[in-house]
Amino acid sequence: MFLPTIPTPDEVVDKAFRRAKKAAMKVRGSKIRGQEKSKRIEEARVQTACQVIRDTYEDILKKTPRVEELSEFYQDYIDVVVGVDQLKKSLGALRWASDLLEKLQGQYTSRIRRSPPENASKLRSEAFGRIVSVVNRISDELDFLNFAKQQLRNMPTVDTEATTAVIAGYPNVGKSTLLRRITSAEPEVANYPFTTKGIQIGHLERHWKKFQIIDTPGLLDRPVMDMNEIELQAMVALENLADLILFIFDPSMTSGYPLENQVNLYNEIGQLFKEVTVFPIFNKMDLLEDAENVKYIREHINIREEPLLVAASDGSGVSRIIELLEDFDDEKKEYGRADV
Ligand SMILES: Nc1nc2c(ncn2[C@@H]2O[C@H](COP(=O)(O)OP(=O)(O)O)[C@@H](O)[C@H]2O)c(=O)[nH]1
Ligand SMILES: [Mg+2]
Repeated sequence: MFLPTIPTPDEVVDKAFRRAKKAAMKVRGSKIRGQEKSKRIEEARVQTACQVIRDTYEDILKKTPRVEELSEFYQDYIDVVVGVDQLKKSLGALRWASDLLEKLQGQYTSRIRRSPPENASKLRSEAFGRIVSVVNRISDELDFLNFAKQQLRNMPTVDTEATTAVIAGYPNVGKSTLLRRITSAEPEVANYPFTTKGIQIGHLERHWKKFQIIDTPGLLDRPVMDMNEIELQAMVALENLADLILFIFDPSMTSGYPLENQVNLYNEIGQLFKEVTVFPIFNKMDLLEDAENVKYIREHINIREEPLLVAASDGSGVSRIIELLEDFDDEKKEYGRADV
């Protein structure tokens, strides 16, 4: 998500007062004569100072996407990374400041207009004091918005329309290799909360249908039991996005993970993503020496259909994964219609 630049209280106040000074100079250079002039000058200063800050804040509010209008994935994502409530509260503070400045602007300009000329500069300085205090009041919220801007930069750009498969399985079983095989261009890398590596998003288009494959290094490649509360929350966002999960087994065990651990992870992920279909994929078939390994896994997991046997490194069997995605997409659409 893109958030606009958030100026600090000092920055916005400096800018406002600089512009106010310019506006005052303009009036000073104008043809207005007599006592009216000093009032006009102070009025212009207050008017301009308030307006500059309001415009700055309104611009931020306008450019910031409304959280409630984003897809569920992004709402969850933002919630995990910075907290949706805090974000809304901070934006609310900006709105509060802008509205209050509008009031001050109206009040003080009319007071200056109605005052005796000798009071004008005193009123102006009172107004400036209040402007500074309004802006300082929301200092923490501005800090937070800046933090949020940093955190939400390089958020993954996911296609919420495409059928989405998330890849899971222990490290070195061939997830990245497979992602590259299935999808066309170089996968995009995006930040994801609590993974240092960033997630990889690959795209595929088949018969006018769009697919998106996501690999999550550091997340869906280790026991769910080891995850902390926040990591589990990060999974909720993924769950919203995933239509299906491709779970990659390495029956050759060249990746170094015992079959029992692989089976456990498969079952844990099935538990965690209750609403999502998990498809087992057996990779590195070119290296498999012992057919018993495949048999062992099959006997220890629930499978609806024949598992796919592939070798990501030479691409054999990968077209069947793509077919599986397409079939899944058709099924999903049928379900969709049946629901209506
Ligand atoms: N022989 C063989 N090697 C594979 C296969 N798939 C992946 N690899 C290799 O296994 C290693 C780990 O693969 P990678 O895709 O990085 O695994 P990831 O950690 O699950 O993403 C790499 O050296 C790959 O070249 C396969 O089907 N056969
Ligand atoms: Mg990888």
